[in-house]
Amino acid sequence: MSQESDYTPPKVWTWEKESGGKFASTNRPVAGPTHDKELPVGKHPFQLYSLATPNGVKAGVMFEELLAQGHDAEYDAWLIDIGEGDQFGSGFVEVNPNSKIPALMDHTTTPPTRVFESGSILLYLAEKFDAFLPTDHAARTETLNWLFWQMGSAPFLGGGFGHFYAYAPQKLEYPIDRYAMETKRQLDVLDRHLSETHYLAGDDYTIADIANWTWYGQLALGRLYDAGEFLQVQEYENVQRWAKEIDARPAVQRGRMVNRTFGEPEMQLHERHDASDFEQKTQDKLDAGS
Ligand SMILES: N[C@@H](CCC(=O)N[C@@H](CS)C(=O)NCC(=O)O)C(=O)O
Repeated sequence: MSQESDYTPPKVWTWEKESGGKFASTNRPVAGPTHDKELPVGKHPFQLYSLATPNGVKAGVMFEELLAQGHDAEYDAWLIDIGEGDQFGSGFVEVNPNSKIPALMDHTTTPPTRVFESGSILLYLAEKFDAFLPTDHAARTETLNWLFWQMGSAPFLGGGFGHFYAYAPQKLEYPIDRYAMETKRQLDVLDRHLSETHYLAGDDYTIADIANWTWYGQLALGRLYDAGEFLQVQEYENVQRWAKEIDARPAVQRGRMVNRTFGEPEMQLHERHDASDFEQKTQDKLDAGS
């Protein structure tokens, strides 16, 4: 392994603003807002502030699944451009002091309720609508097992593997090797489990599937970091079966488009304020009309 390095950590770490890498211009070692900016509020009971990263897609899919089941879960989805530092606006920080998407305000309660952390958003909505979370104690526990497993595991995939494979300014063998190994181990955890069960918590599709699909399902489908071949994702046959089945759900197709600003223009819906937006306001349609 070629790991020559002339770096020796100093006694005290100091912030090197020009560290490079895709998110170097917005990353900081402190929390809190950088500027005053109120968040917009639309007409619907739920206000989602997000971007179509895997964590953001969880919220879009959940809302679309709830609406598809007939729940009163209409929502406005506002774009938070994390590359531009929107997550550090004062209004956003009031909803999520951690400055990460997705963040949600529920205006059906008095006062409105803030919800941050994508797993907390899924659980909050599942409990509120009694949907996608089994009531049977064993199945509910298994759902929460896999929901929390995802929340704890995916930072090694995204912040570890994805960061060093796709975003870091240099390709470094040690971290790529370390996190590729862990990502493949996690895929194998899922693959073995899905050889015994249809969905993650049993026979029913739950918030555990939504949470895991946006990361591991999309990785298996070759949509994350252009790393499908590198990680040989097609070898995980049970994950493939599960990922494709969930991908075919109409609500998942719509949820993937919400707050999406990259990829094919027909899949990009920068903001979602009405069900008809999926037909009328995708970026290809807006570009054709302008
Ligand atoms: N554990 C959080 C993670 C959220 C997260 O990392 N969001 C990223 C996009 S996927 C973000 O907002 N990054 C902006 C930043 O780090 O400044 C969750 O699941 O909601």
